Amino acid sequence: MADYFVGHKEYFAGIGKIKYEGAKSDNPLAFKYYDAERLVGNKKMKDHLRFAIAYWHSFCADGTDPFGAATHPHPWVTDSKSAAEAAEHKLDAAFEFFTKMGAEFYCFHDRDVVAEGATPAESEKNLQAWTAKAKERQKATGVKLLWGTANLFSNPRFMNGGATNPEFKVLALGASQVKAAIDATIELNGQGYTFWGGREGYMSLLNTDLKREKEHLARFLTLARDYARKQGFKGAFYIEPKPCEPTKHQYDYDTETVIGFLRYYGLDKDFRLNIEANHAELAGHDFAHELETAAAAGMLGSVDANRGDYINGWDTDQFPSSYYEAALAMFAILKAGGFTTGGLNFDSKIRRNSVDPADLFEAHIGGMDTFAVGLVIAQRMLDDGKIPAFVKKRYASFDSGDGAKFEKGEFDLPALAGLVKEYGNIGLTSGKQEYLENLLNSYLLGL
Ligand code: XUL
Ligand code: CO
Repeated sequence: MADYFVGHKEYFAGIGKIKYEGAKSDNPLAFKYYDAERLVGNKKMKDHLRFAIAYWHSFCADGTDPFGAATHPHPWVTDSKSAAEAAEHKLDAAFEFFTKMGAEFYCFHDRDVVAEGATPAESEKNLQAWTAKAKERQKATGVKLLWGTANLFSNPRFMNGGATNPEFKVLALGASQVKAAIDATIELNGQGYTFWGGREGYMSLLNTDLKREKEHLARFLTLARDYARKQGFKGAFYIEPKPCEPTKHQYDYDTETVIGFLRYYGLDKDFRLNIEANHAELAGHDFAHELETAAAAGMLGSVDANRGDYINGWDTDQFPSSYYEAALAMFAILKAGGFTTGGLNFDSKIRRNSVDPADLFEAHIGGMDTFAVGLVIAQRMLDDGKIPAFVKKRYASFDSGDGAKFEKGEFDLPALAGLVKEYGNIGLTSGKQEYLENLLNSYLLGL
């Protein structure tokens, strides 16, 4: 991977390419566990994990929150004389960061990368100009686009949603933005295209025709799919579930809800899930639950890697730091066969009071190390095999005899009910949860 900043202004001067130094290193700007080339199972760490950096959090978010102004304004914005100049400088800063981190992928929203124009046509032109420049940087560095998306939630026009807006003109405006973002994604050879319906939901049922809005959403997604396929897009479409925030209720509430929706509207062949850890928590689920649910439907696509704070229940988008959760997540991902088009996108932001230039690096180093540890533990769980064997044995009564006949649909209800006459006392079989939890802890410590 080439060093991008050569020949450009270096925005993160004084910080070089982040290297793997091993667990004993006390260099905060080195990987302790993420060793890109290390083989885990049959693949290199980097090919398992497919790390992506989120343009919005890393190069747009500046510490602003509802209570106060920016705490870490970005030089690529403050040193620029125009919006166009800022967009180009931001692109330089982004590719410098991607290459210094050794991340192979990035993700963006249309509105992260370049300012919105005065008209939809001008916005599209701005995005096309940025796309040409991003394409050059991708070629120069080898960094790839994991997925693109359109922001149908920041502009006040989308206060009532995009695809589910009660006003048709706003829906059409959203479509023009999605079309342009799909074009940019295809041009950049993106491996996926994501829909996160931030405002596709409602604030009050008193002013909402829920049935109609959901139908509009399905039609909107269908049109986007059909257009992208017609343009030759071979990648995956992702829906990113989230239960609420900013709306009171979002239609893509959680993975199970999205699977039902996609199947009902015949979108399940093209769409998969992009699971975000913090969104899972908001929906009252574990991160691993959402991953396993998507995998069970054959629809696990990609991951937005972050975490919330168990105490407050907001979408705090903190960098992942729990080995335990990362191990369970990677276990679910490995069992599902690993990523194909997807990857681990750090939809995570540094805290408002993280104002040192090194903080953005240390945050990503921690996140990447966390998932590297999670991967090694998950592989250990698979290789040792006790947990998968336990689960298999737990369902062994369905592998042969009447259990197998039941799975094949060979009984009607009276025939099934009639079987119990011969059973006598069935007895109790332990679920062995505590044993399994102890086993998991032993893998975590590597004993
Ligand atoms: C918001 C969120 C988004 C999506 C992309 O909670 O996760 O950043 O990932 O629109
Ligand atoms: Co996200």
